[in-house]
Amino acid sequence: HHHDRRSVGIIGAPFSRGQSKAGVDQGPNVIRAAGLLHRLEQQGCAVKDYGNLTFEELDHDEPVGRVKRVRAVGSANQRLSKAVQDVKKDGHTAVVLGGDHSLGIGSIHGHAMAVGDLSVVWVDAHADINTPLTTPTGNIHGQSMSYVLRELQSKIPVLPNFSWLKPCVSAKDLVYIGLRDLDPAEHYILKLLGVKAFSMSEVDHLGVTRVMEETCDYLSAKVKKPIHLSYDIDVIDPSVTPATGTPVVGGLTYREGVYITEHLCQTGLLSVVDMVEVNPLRGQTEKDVESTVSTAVDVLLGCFGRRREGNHESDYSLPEP
Ligand code: 5AB
Ligand code: MN
Ligand code: MN
Ligand code: MN
Repeated sequence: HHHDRRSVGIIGAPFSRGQSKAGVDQGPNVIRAAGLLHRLEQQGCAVKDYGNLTFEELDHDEPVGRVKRVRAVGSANQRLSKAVQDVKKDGHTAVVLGGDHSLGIGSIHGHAMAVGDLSVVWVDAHADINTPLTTPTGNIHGQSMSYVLRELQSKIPVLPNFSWLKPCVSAKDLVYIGLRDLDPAEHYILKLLGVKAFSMSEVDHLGVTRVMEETCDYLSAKVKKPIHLSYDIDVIDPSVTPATGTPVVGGLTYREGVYITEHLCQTGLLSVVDMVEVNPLRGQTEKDVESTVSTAVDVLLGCFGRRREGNHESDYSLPEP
């Protein structure tokens, strides 16, 4: 129960086939190397590292319609779904270290299989809701939400290695934060389904505080469901987190990016967290990579009780002279 130390189960998912740029599969290792586990333990978490998943190499993975590397993405996400289910059965809050954002498919599916209905908070410059028929690039990291949303199922063709996937999220249980680069079809889908979305314009207008209050009020209006946070590092401004595959100007500040997870942590409902699209090969300099990775770590620490005012353990007492 909630007096216990927060227990965190880490899954590394070094997967890059949902997009075309090299390096995003190094995300799990660079985030661990920046000290994530140690710092979670320092702030009072019990941490179990489940290690990195391995993914099969496929010889024949020709595009299906526009969609690239469907079979690899389908099979990798089936593995990830299983891994998330195992970590949830062990009673942890799961952290999935990507890897590209196509991993949202298996992570959300595994989460839903383990706990039933959930809320999804998708924090991203992009909506990642193209269907296989609207995608302008063929990359599945720009399609993840369309595969799991119940309301879009009639728009999704049968795809190889995806027969395991059951749509498991309702449009009313989804909130976007940080949007600023949508394709026309994606914008149409959000309006069609009435999806709650706080674009960067809303962040500017309301401020991040009200955005988070409204997000939580909206999601807990009826019943409080476990929260799935899918955090794409490209939501933060590229001046802070440049080492990512699809940077977009005009993003969140470091402080706004961290505030989002501090606020979600307070709900006590965070159940699975994805940290995706950190790509150390996309930084121009060592400093670019360092800034991106350390920001990703700070965002994750915010999910597990780190406060910028400082922290101490509940049984702390001052040393006697
Ligand atoms: B990310 C684009 N909308 O569909 C597409 O980084 C970009 O996971 C997707 O948010 C960006 O390919 C995917 C043009
Ligand atoms: Mn994304
Ligand atoms: Mn993105
Ligand atoms: Mn709230």
